[in-house]
Amino acid sequence: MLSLAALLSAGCTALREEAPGPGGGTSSPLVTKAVNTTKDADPHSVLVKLSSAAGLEAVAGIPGVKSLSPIFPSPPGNGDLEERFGLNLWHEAVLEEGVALEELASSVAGLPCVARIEFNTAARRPEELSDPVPVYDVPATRAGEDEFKIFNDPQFSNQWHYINVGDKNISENAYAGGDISVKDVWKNITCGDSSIIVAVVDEGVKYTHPDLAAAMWTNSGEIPDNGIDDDGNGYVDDVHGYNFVSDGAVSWTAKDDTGHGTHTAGTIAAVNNNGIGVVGVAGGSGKGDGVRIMSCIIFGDEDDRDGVIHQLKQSGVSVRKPEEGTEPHVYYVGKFGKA
Ligand SMILES: [Ca+2]
Ligand SMILES: [Ca+2]
Ligand SMILES: [Ca+2]
Repeated sequence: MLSLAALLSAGCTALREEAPGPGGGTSSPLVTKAVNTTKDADPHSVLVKLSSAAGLEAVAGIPGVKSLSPIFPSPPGNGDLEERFGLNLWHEAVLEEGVALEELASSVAGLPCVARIEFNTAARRPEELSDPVPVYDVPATRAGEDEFKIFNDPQFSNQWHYINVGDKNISENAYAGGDISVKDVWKNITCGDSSIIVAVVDEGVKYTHPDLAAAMWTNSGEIPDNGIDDDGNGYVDDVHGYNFVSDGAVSWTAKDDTGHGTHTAGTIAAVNNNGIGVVGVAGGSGKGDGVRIMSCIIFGDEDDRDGVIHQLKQSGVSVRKPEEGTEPHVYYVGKFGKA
């Protein structure tokens, strides 16, 4: 068995991949394996997902790789969970001084034992990005009356970004289809799934909001507001999520909280068809079948993101921060396509 592992490792080092590209040609392994680009990425490190743990040695052998460390170190007793989500296969490769990031990433991606490459980008407020997300001058218009009948939420008619039929009575510039084309998904596929938990990694979510309360993920093992980690998962009073800035329960009243977490949660999972407020993309059909929201606060008073933590494994959500003394980052590792 050991010799087989050694053979696989050696083969991994020797072989380079060429992946089929569009039109029958080939495209570079980096193109096919990278889940993002170097934009706003840390130039000194890259995240690597192995196909199997046996590939670690081959990655370490790539010239320019200074060190490799697991992104999600496994506390005792959590090994099964790590493997279940494939978190044990993710490693952070730190580059030697002066090594070009993309060049090294290409070499690593060329190893057959490497399944995915993720450049080490951070979660930032939009205004902190080097190239802020553009806002296009697209007229807001309303959907037609018939379309409103999908859900009974009073503000649905104003959510033109869901369904836009180009009603010229609203705006001469209105055009049909200027929306996210979600109607057919709602009608033919799904309106949500209450077994799915979506982590809103942002400011706090107002979990008492009448259009969000029923959509919140709830930790049934935690007693709120008693200052005790009742379920022993390492987080005190984590009933609807956790405040990674101040280490405590979720709140939305911090002086720097702009309401963005609540807004985002509403877009994701405001309860649909409840006769209240708005509609969420995955807010269900009115039968309690919308996705659940977990509030993970990483922005707050004084933007002290040093408090951001690591892993919410009990739900399959993983968040981590780098070493002390470096700029606080939050990284996400999920399921990427055919991984
Ligand atoms: Ca707890
Ligand atoms: Ca508690
Ligand atoms: Ca609603």
